Amino acid sequence: MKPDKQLPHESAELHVSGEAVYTDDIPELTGTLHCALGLSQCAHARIINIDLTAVRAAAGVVDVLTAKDIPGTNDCGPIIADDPILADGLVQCIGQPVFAVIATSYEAARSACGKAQIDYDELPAILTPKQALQEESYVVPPMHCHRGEPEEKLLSAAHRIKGELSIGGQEQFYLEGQISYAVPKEKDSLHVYCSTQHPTEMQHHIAGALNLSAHAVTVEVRRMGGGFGGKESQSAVFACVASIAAHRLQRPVKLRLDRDDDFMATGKRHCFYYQYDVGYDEAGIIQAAKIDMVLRAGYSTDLSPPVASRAVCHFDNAYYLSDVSIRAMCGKTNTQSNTAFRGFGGPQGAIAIEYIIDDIARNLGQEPLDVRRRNFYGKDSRNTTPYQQVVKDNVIYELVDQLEHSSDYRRRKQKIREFNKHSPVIKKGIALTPVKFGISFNVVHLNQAGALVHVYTDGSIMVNHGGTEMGQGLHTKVAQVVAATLGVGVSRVRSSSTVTDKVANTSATAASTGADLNGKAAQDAALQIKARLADFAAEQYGGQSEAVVFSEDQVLVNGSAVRFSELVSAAYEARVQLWSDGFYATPGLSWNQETLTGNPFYYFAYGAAVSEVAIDTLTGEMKVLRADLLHDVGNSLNEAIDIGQVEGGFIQGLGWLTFEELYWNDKGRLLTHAPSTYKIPAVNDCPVDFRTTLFDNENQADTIFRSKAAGEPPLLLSFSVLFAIRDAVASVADYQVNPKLEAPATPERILQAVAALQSMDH
Ligand code: MTE
Ligand code: LUZ
Ligand code: MOS
Repeated sequence: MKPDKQLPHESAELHVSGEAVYTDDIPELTGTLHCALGLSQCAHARIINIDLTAVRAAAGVVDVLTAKDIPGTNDCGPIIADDPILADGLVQCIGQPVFAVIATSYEAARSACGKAQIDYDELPAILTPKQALQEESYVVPPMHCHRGEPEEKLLSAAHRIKGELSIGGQEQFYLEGQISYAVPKEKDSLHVYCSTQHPTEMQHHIAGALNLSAHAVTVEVRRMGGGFGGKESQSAVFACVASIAAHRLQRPVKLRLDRDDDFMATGKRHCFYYQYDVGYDEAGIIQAAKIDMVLRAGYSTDLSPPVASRAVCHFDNAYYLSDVSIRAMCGKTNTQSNTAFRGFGGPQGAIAIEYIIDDIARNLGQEPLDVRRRNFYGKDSRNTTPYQQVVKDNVIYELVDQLEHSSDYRRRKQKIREFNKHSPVIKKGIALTPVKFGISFNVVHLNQAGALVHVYTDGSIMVNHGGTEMGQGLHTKVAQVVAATLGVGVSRVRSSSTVTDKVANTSATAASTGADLNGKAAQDAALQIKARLADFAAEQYGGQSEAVVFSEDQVLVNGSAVRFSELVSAAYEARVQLWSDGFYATPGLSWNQETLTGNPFYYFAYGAAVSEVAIDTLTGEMKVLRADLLHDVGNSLNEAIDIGQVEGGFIQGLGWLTFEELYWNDKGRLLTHAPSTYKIPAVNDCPVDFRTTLFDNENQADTIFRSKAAGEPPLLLSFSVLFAIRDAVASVADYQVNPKLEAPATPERILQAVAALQSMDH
């Protein structure tokens, strides 16, 4: 049977009715205490003294914790142990947790936090990536991916452009903030409800902080109200603090962050600073490219190294770069420790080459789409990436052709040119940008997953797997896989919470691999049960077990049709095992982190988008008038969900590139720390005319039902918005000059870009 491509999200009704249970909705046990965090008020300082007398004396306060109260390891870093749970003597950013207050109510805990007296001895702070570059302040050594002879080719190229570029970061702004609820259990164990993409890592950090074995800690997550990468590693500090408090007091403890504290304490998408030097010929074909990228890692390593290597592996985007040098530096700064965010460095890598190609096209006075096409990866030649993986599944030509026609790109561009001639204030712009995104964790061993499938004697089915649900529809897709494999309706299948005592040693639900990995693992489990049932059916009814068909809640065996539930209950009585585990490991992956070469990706997902915008050259305001998205999700497991992912990713990227602005003052204090000062996309910011189509394709790789990952790649479709704005701005100088337009292209930046062109003599 095939999955139902229009099936709604398994929790859709619960989401809209408000009945879906998030961590904070779990009924509180008697005696539950609440925790709040005291955050550093200095970007970089030694702590000379912490006086918590007034905090302890405040109404409702039960306990106060500092670093010395952590019985085990004071660390929750995902890769390198440089991430203290509570600062110990040294603070490295404004917002870093220093102490925790446990009180009878959240309000009491939070207001007591303000009564702390901390004496700091301030140290010099590094705040920006540029500053980190100047001072060579890095969390890990620079990475370098190199091929061919970029230096020589730069000298021999007909044209050459050098430049620098800054692209801003982004707050994940999951609607449900970070939260953990830790419940002490018997014999020194804990059950922790946590809003996390990575239950296993939470389990290990909690166990480490408490000197417990992993088996003493169970972490459970039914769903998150969004994660977007922000709960891949950074849920750990909250899980640890709640658990340490619960363990110490032997009472349930909830730690739910206020939105302001969430902004101040947690890392975001890395902002990037780039310096590039590129050579190209008369046709705009790139002959050589050199780029240095500095990302703002923040005060600790966190996931910055794999983010940086994904940026390196996406600088090529859809383009063949024969001679390249790509360097990435993880700048250590005294700001929040940046982390995963949808795309995981991929968007930041790819946007640089798009900016460069946009420059090249304008320099040559050529249509950017033509220049892009000429640089696309070839199908049989010019198809090896800078990191040595061969691109075997390239559909970018067909996909872009289809979109160019369906969006009527060239005719609309012509009309926009005409419009701009007669419109002195409002200027329109349009751009088409492609996407190629590598799928798999770029750390090979993480590409594994496990699942458990239980068939109960009434024929209902429970599936549990290592993936977490954050709204992306993973549980729906995995239930569909199990239903399709066993030939039953999806209403028979329920997905349970993700719990570390069911499937062990799981990877984060990340890198868009949730359905690829867990879908395959669940299918493996379901296939084993199916094989046992087929053997049993053949025994009972005769015929070959290979010939038994499972379809539409029936089992067709040797000419008879038996109800699935009937066969199952008979099989139980015959002592047939009706549950199974399943496992999957992505084949064929390799990666050398020293040389940055190998086959890090199982396959690539492709897409392209055309955006048309209007800007007001007097106010800098911008509106997306129309967006046409065409995206490759292979043979979709669920088109309804995948279209949601494509549209959601595009809108989230639009927010990143246009109005979501993170602003730190010269003391390193984040001033945009709540929706009052940080604007995320709202319904009004959606394109007036919004057209999303899934590209008709089947994954060449043997993925689950030949589908492709849909979570992160569509975010890159939003590049088209930035370049459409740049096109509109360029009209002010009759398209003769490359406007400097960095992201986020806020009204302020658009206005500055327009003003810069207006003041030029041309
Ligand atoms: N969609 C929703 N609704 N909420 C989320 O938090 N996270 C994104 C993407 N889509 C996210 C989302 C990110 S960062 C990733 S890596 C993938 O979903 C993870 O889920 P998947 O691997 O099952 O696609
Ligand atoms: N690699 C990756 C990773 O490509 N995506 C991720 O989310 C990730 N997380 C941890 C380590 N490597
Ligand atoms: Mo997604 S950034 O891989 O959680």
